[in-house]
Amino acid sequence: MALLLAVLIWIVAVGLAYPFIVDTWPLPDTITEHARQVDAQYRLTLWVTGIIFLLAQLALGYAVFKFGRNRPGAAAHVRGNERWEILWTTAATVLFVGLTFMGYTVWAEARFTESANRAPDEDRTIVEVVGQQFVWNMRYPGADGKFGPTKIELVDDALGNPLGVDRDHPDGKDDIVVPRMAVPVNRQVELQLKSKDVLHNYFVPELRIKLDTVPGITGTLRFTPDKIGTYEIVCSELCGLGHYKMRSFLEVKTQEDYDQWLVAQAEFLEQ
Ligand SMILES: [Cu+2]
Repeated sequence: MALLLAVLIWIVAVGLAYPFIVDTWPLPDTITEHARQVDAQYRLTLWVTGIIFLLAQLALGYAVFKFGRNRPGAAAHVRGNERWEILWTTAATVLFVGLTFMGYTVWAEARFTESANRAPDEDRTIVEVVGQQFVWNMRYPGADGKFGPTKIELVDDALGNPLGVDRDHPDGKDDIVVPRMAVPVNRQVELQLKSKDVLHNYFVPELRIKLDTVPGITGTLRFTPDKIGTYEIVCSELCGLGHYKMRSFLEVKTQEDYDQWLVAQAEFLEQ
């Protein structure tokens, strides 16, 4: 009976680890160097914890097998072993704090704009991303490179001004507001994330980063895409009945295609 239970524990443990070992459900493609760092960190954590998990289950099965049989006489009272307890508590602390600090650097890189990794203003593509129930609107500053002011009384979805951009202001005249996002390849993109109503979350799985859009707060995300293609943007925060269809697309284009796209959007808006 004890052997049966031990074998069952081992089968369950290996069965749980198996899909991770053979990568049954691979992650989506990565389109930034940062995303690859996130994956490397994720894999390292998974390997370390996975090996410990398997060793622990192996030991558990062994203990069940060795000590789990009925024996005559009273059970011996065991008080534990302080030296071993100190050893594995310290080892676990060092391991988990270490992994946390390693992961923290990767995590912080995409979020803190004042870091050494921030590209100079003229080398960045800045896009304002505004979430609302249940669409995404992206604003580009236009030829002048400046976002115009927005006014709440100018917000009018039906008239094509969902963000309330002041079109009479010189900075706001050429602002481009579109439901899809395009960015040039191999250049840093800075997103300024906002919300018009409730919490939403900007998530592109291929970027391996996501951030809530919070009413009244501007969140920042930076990334440098290095693969041309079209990737899905999803809202990753349950924001209401239409949450499931709140999606858009991120198009990574060559600089040339991106410039053309921007011109085309500006012309479309002028009509
Ligand atoms: Cu949403």
